[in-house]
Amino acid sequence: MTISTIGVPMDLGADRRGVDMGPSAIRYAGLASTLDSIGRSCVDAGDLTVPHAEERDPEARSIEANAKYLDEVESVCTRLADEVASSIDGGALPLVLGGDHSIAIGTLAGASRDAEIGAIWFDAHSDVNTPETTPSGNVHGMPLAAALGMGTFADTPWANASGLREENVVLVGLRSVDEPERERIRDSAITAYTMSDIDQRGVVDVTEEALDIATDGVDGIHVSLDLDWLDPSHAPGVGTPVRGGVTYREAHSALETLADRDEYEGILRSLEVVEANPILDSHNETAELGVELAASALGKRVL
Ligand code: 5AB
Ligand code: MN
Ligand code: MN
Ligand code: MN
Repeated sequence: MTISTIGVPMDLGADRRGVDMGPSAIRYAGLASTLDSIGRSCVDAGDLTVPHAEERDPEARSIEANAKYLDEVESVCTRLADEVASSIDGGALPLVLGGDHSIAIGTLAGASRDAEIGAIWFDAHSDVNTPETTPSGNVHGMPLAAALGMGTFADTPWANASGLREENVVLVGLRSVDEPERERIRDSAITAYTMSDIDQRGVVDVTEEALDIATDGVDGIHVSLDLDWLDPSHAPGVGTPVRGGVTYREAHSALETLADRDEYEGILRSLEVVEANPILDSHNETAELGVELAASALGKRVL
């Protein structure tokens, strides 16, 4: 299956400049040649246009305290959803490059158009805040809640992923969850694995179970890889690092487990690599890691 790369140079959801350069850094790290070397044909659909914070007319628009730049996020995610859906319609596998994690709203909406999907969320954070609960106002802490129509996102149909049910959503690698997010996860049908689960059971066992849950009764799954899932010693170039993340090998093992399942069952519908911030990175190593991990997810084999 051809891979269709879609760059989304978005930083408005993170309130921090630099993550908008992620798609460029990931391409610079050799994405196309790496996918080519593992025998996956790849077309680059280029970058979506994302407005810059400076373009905002400060008189005309106030910055919404509880969901900053939500209008811009809507505009970008609506276009991204169309792009993702049409790439799937055309028989390709969309690989979305962020940008901050708010773009997952668009990816999930596009991947779930006319299909039932599951989602695996590899992340230090649970990203289920809403404008009512957010401590920061940053939309990159809300994409999963938005996709599932939680809280006031029930009133923003553009943000809802029609074919995604909580029962098929799995979070993997949590270590930073806000108190209202804990309650929301407990009250939902979402499955969540913390770093302690990975410590105790091993990342392969946890990933296998995550795959069982995400794929149950659906047409395919979206895999969202927030690079802050990894320990900051391996992925320093992220805006919200949290110590105690997965190691380099654990990350690869999880994505190799996904690739093995995909090889036999054809489950992967879309993939996303987000939150790489070249300004905070050291010699582009986080973007390079993103490329390597995408290759593992897409079937790279040593032998
Ligand atoms: B990321 C925090 N929960 O809502 C919030 O990197 C952090 O996409 C969100 O996982 C981190 O601001 C969002 C404190
Ligand atoms: Mn920019
Ligand atoms: Mn995160
Ligand atoms: Mn995230």
